[in-house]
Amino acid sequence: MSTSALDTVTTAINTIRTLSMDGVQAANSGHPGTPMALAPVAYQIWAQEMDYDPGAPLWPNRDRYILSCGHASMLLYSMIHVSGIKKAKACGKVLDEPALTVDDLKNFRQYGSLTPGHPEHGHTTGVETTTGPLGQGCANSVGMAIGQNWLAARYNKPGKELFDFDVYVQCSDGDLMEGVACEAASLAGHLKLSNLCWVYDDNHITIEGDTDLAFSEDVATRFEGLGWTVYRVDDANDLKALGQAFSKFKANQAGPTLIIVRSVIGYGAPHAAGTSGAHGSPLGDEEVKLTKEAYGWPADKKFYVPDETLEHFASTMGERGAAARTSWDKTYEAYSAAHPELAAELDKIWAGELPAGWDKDLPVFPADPKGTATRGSGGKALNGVAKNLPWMLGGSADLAPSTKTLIDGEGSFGPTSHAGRNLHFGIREHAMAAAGNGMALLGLRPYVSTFFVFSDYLRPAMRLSALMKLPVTYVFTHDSIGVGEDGPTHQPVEQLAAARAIPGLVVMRPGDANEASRTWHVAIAEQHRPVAMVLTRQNMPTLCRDKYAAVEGVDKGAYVLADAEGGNPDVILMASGSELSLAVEAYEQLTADGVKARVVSVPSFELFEDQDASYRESVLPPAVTARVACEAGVRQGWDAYLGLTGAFIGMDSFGDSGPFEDVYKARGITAEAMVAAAKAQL
Ligand SMILES: Cc1ncc(C[n+]2csc(CCOP(=O)(O)OP(=O)(O)O)c2C)c(N)n1
Ligand SMILES: [Mg+2]
Repeated sequence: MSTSALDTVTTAINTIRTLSMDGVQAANSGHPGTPMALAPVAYQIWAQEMDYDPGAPLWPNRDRYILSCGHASMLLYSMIHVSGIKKAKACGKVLDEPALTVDDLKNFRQYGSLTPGHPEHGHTTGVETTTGPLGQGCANSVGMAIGQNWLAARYNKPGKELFDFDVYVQCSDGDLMEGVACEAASLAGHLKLSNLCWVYDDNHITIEGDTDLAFSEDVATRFEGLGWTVYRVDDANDLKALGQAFSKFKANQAGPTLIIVRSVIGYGAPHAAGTSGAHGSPLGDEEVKLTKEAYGWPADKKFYVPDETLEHFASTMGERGAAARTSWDKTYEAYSAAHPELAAELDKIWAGELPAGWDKDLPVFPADPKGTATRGSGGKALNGVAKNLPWMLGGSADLAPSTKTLIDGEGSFGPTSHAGRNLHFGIREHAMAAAGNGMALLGLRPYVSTFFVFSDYLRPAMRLSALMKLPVTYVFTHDSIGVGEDGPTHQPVEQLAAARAIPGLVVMRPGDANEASRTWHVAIAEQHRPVAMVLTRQNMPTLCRDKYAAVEGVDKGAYVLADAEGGNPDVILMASGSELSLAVEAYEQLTADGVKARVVSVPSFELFEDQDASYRESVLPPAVTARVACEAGVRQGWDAYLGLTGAFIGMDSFGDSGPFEDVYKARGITAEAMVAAAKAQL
């Protein structure tokens, strides 16, 4: 059968299928089976359902599409190509060239290509979020759906509805087995996010084999229990049934929608079904040929894209999307005239800029020997920012009274009100962080919060914040053994080292109230890196900044807080967080004893590493090898600053239960220990 005998839609779908097969084959690695089976579903969403203008891939009200099963990346790349999405630069400029050419598809999985093994946001236009770790895309979508509802509640005006986009997700068995997707689904159901649609590829297979091995629950009943409306489509090739299900989704205002689509993973030519290792590996050249023949496709052509397919996408998705976007542009023009202040806010959100004066209410704290906990001063700083940064919103995993992260005077974002800026994520740390990523992908400035020890529960999403360069602010309180009575389960020990190990994550542990305020300054000023701030539950002195150095030193990650007379110390004391005041105490003692000491406050390794060598050497002169560092965590990471001979005072095992003063003493984390170590260094 020649291609001309096939109808246009089938040709379009087979184009997607064969591009995916050819891409995986050329790379000789990847998963072709899922893109082959899901091509009709992706076709239906892109060609028939989404409002997305391929010529304006950054249009703020575009429907969002997430391929949560990122291992099927060739499906997404094929869609980006056939739909004619234009390439956008990081600055927001859209070029008159395709986001992905056929050559890019041919380079699937190659070094430096635009078509890496798993979709990477910021690398390939049209990729709304980075996926690959199963479940994350699903959870990101909940953040996007929250963000859309919040934007709509704040900015839409009667007759001038700027935000009504939908969020579509294609997900797999693996996605729905993952805890993070279930947490996120539970949250989405509770919040009644009716703009959210997950399309589940119920193909009964994962890598080890049939889902009978490990996944026998009734997914539909589970999701109904979570507050979702569930529809079923019995055959992934049944476009009519798919279309009907999507129509029902669009009409459904009650909450999120799950469409369970039964599919059979592609195994190559039907006669060879089950004989190739198609699940996680390429088909092989012979199998590819046979499969193309079975589709009625020119068997010898590779990466073949009929004009008919391009024209079909242009006349469906292209025309519909352009019309929607043009009409939105007109609405926005009228909106800008009627509500110039709000429009100015939106322009800043989309440009990733901050409003003028966003930092003018950051608090300054007077010196106070008794001091406060940095969770408290941090909470005041959060509120100082929130006052002047309207699109900062966030919340905690059920710990706001402890993490001090509520925005004063603002309502809650809940099932019946989507205007509030205080989010209640429930005890779902992982989904919280992944939702933070989704919100940041819309240009909002989210913060998320929990106890530092539970950062382990959300680490995979925090890693993706860093990988995607998203400005999500992590507020971690209860930073150390300073938690005291809650004991070793609640006392982070290795979490600082673990957080610092994530490339591109700025970890900050401020040493007094003013450093905490400045930490918020850094966190919000950072546009392309997440910041994790680590704050105390226990009080610590607020240092006198007339006596000691100015707090802006925080921006450089490490700075000389107090120095030996003449600036030539014989020993350097370094500390972060609650141990900073111990270092100051030790310094005063050493000075009284005639020892020339320097205190270096080290709120952030990463910011210090950003500085040039001359600054770093001015803070830590290489000639001064007598060094002591104190931090109530493990030593790992400090050796870079301690050198081969420096002393470390901190933790080398889990903590203990008891009043924090007793735990500190028992662990030898004291000013006296620092004094003794400093003298021993000399
Ligand atoms: C968090 C996580 N764990 C494991 C993997 C490795 N992995 C890739 S695909 C896959 C399972 C594939 O099964 P399914 O999700 O049903 O997708 P299908 O093969 O049906 O497309 C696994 C375990 C991963 N990508 N992410
Ligand atoms: Mg599967």
